[in-house]
Amino acid sequence: MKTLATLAGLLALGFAADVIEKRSAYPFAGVYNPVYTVSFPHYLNPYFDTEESPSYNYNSRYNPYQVPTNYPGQPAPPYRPPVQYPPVPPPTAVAEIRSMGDVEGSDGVEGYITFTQTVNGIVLISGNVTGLTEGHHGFHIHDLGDTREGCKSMGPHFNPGLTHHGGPADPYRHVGDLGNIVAGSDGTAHIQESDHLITLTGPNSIVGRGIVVHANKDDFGRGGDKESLKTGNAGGRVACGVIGWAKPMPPIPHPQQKPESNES
Ligand SMILES: [Cu+2]
Ligand SMILES: [Zn+2]
Repeated sequence: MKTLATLAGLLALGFAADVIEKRSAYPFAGVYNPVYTVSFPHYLNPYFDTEESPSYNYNSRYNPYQVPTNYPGQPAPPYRPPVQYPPVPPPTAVAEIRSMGDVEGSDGVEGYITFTQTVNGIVLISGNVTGLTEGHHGFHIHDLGDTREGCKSMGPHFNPGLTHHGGPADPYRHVGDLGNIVAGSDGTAHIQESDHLITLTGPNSIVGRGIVVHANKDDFGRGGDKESLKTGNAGGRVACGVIGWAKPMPPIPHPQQKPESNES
């Protein structure tokens, strides 16, 4: 019995070896030829690009998107740190505001206003205007960057949406409606605000247009008359300036970002 079993085992071994030999020696069949093993899409192949895959070296060598690996018998490739680009300054525009003699007694009004486009689409508006009378002054982007006939030649409020006049927080407003600036008793208005509608590029771009400081307070279209829905009854144009591209400035930190402290 034992002899029979041993004989059967030997027979089976011989048979298996025979089959393996025949298979590996078989010249054409794709499934047994390592070169043609992958006959379905590579993403269905669990051995794709592993060391068990015959296509491993091929893919590693010729696929530029592949992470470099160390080939058998070769040292590991050097570590390549990720490319770090320097911070890009945000687009910034600037307007030099001057009195153009439109309103009597406004000769001393002057200042600079900068507009900085942030990543979330908000434009930061900052600057100072000096020489104003105390109180509120309408503050708008006007259609044109033209001062040939003083601030008058800057045209109406910048209004690409063809709506009526409003305040900066109103759902319907001119794109140029930036509200009021407030001058203190020293005649200086410190401007540090933001707007979600004006941009420095695209159809709402204010670059090349005019910025105007008015004599009176803007009523945001709530004055109850026709002129209120057109200009906010802001009165004469005390000072104005043409908005142009500014020299790139360092990025302005996000207001919510806490500054790093050196204390520990
Ligand atoms: Cu205006
Ligand atoms: Zn307006």
